[in-house]
Amino acid sequence: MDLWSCKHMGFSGRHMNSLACRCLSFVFIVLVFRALMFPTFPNFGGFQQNNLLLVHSSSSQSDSEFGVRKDKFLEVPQIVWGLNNQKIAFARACLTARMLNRTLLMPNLSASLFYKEVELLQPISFDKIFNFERFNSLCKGFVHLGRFSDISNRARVFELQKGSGRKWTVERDLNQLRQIKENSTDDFEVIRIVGKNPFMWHDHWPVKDYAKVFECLVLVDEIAEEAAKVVSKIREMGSSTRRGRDTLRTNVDFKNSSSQPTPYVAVHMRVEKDWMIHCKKLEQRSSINQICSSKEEIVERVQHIVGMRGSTIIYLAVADSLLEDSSILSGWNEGLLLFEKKKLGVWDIYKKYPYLIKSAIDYEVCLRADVFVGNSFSTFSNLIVLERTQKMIRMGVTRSCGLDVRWPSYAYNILGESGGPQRWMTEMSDSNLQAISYGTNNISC
Ligand SMILES: *[C@@H]1O[C@H](CO)[C@@H](O)[C@H](O)[C@H]1NC(C)=O
Ligand SMILES: *[C@@H]1O[C@H](CO)[C@@H](O)[C@H](O)[C@H]1NC(C)=O
Ligand SMILES: *[C@@H]1O[C@H](CO)[C@@H](O)[C@H](O)[C@H]1NC(C)=O
Ligand SMILES: CC(=O)N[C@H]1CO[C@H](CO)[C@@H](O)[C@@H]1O
Repeated sequence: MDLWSCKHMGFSGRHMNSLACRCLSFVFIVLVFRALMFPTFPNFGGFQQNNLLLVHSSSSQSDSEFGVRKDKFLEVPQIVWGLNNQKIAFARACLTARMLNRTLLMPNLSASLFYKEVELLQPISFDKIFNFERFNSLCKGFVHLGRFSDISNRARVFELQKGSGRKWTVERDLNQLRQIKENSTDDFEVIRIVGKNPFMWHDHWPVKDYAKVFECLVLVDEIAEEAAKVVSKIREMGSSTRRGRDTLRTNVDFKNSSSQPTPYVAVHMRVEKDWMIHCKKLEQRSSINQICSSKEEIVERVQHIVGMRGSTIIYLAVADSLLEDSSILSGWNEGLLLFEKKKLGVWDIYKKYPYLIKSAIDYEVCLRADVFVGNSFSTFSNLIVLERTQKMIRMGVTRSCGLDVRWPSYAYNILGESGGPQRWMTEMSDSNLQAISYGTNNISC
């Protein structure tokens, strides 16, 4: 088997059976991520400068080869639903624009979670949440975002109607995009896609392409600072409450904890009514009985994470509706230090903001946790694990399902070893996002 087919197999995912292949693919993925990483740090000092220049010159070469046209645009409908559905929708719009070799016109996101009542959608500009310039610089050569003011002639718009329903298959959708590319739609400065939300568009792209787009999504400073405040509050509460108690002992490498920030575990606890109704339906429809976890099951499994004892700090990321319900903090082992937004005293930070920003802050808090435990059927949990997996890959972690790695993640809805939750990492070589992002109990550990 030659090198090329080996790589190819690695990325198309399904039948990787040779160890050598696996290694090669891994090396390749690491290289891709390293290449992606470099533009992240424009201000390297000292001897690293040379290294950076090298990488820059080679990446600017590939820019001209693969760069996206800046004078042709794609417009998509307003992006709706939960934060992470919106991120997926946005990535899908970006990748569609990339396929058509066009700049994506910066779309509106939705600040509220209502999606049936259109008048309650509360459009919010993408750049109120994510840093527009950072996005374009991090994603340079891959995808590009433009502003409506970049368009020279608004009259030249080609409207493209996306199909929907069961007859609108993945193949038809892909054919439509190919035709658009081949037909002389290039005469049109703008292609406007009309119809359903990008989240519902068919998924034609590999996980690593989505991951690239997600990596370019950096919160605007204001929101990032709020998230940093919450994280430092968690660590601060933990270290002051913990003083004088047992030192923390977990399976995670918390060595020298006195010199490092106080570690915490974040649990994305989905037990609110809407979710329970949704997940029960999902269980019936898919005949998988591992989707819903009761609060008791979550508590039980989280406490089983090998070695977790003493005064571990646990941050519960829960829906606002559960903040009034004091029972979510009860039933845990003595000694565990449990917090949610209210008990932590950070509700004032959150409550200033609409749904989307609240959720973005919580996402960041979970992302930075030393240990994350979520539900493998939740897009929120899934994108967090995807980013944590990338973070591990960048750090050169190879056996990330082992017990002794930094940034471990778990799925509490799946029973793992010794009564605990299953270790969880994202299969970065999957050929589409659907396989990993929603509706799966296959979590590759
Ligand atoms: C996009 O178009 C530009 C200009 O025509 C071309 O140089 C570039 O290779 C194209 N990119 C892709 C990904 O096709
Ligand atoms: C985004 O929302 C604003 C209202 O907040 C609206 O004026 C604007 O036209 C919308 N832009 C797009 C591209 O839909
Ligand atoms: C592309 O052109 C062909 C032939 O002119 C036409 O039948 C088809 O509908 C066009 N496709 C799209 C997506 O406009
Ligand atoms: C950086 C740092 O604080 N390192 C400490 C880690 O723990 C050892 C043993 O307790 C100390 O000697 C180091 O100074």
